[in-house]
Amino acid sequence: MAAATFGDATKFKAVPLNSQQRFTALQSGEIDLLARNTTVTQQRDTALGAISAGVNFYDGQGFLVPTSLGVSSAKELDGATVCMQTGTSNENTMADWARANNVNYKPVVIEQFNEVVNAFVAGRCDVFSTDASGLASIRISKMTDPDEYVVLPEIISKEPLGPFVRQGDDVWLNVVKWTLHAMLNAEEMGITSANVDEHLDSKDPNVQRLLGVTEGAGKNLGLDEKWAYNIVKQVGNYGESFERNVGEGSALDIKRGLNAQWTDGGLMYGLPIR
Ligand SMILES: N[C@@H](CCC(=O)N[C@@H](CS)C(=O)NCC(=O)O)C(=O)O
Repeated sequence: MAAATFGDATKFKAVPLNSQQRFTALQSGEIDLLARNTTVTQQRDTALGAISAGVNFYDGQGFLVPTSLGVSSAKELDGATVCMQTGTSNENTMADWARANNVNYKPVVIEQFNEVVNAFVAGRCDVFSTDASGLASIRISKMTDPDEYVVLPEIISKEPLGPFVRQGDDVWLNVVKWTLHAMLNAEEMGITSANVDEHLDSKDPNVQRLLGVTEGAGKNLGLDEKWAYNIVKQVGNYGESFERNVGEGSALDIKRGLNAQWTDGGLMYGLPIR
């Protein structure tokens, strides 16, 4: 968004917020963009004063357990104590799933992320439940020996994650939304941070419009015509960003799965820039 808006990907201020604080910070104007692992739900997109700008990661809720618990499936979790964080969608999803599957559990819900992690490590709960990407991150970055923990195979919900802005902030909503779609289109067209300059000579009208060789898309957003060029040049396309931050080349080692391009059997589908 900073590359698109200011032509400089470093021109933003990051404000760390826990799960509970994030929506009030957006509503009050403390932040203009909620860029985090936030699930798009109907309630958040309507009644909370926030509005979703799209989905940049299709996730689902899962379970992390110590191997010493001897559990290999979520169906064996009857009677378990489950750690979750306050203000997440995970609390409700867990309750819904347990009710539907006749599983009894005891929730341990804590506000600060590190305190949930500590409770889990100390054995105050048997299970940590949150988005699968969160579990991968907790296992790798928070557990002293990741091999002593396993993520169970069951995914119990749809957790479409993505950026939010304030309701009424329509011009900015478009910038955020079309930044995502520019990154998706760039990947689909094979345009990367390394080869974007070569594509400036492309004869493909879609490429010319995306990179601002043919003018219009920038003006429509109130941005410089090089908005998408700057994103790809400075940050990369969607796939490059995915691989660098969460993909198989990163510590999290997450497969593209549902987050592959629609042309590869995934759900990522850049809307046309024309
Ligand atoms: N996608 C879910 C869960 C996202 C979430 O907040 N997960 C927690 C547990 S991994 C987290 O990111 N905590 C970090 C923090 O609060 O600093 C949601 O939108 O409610």
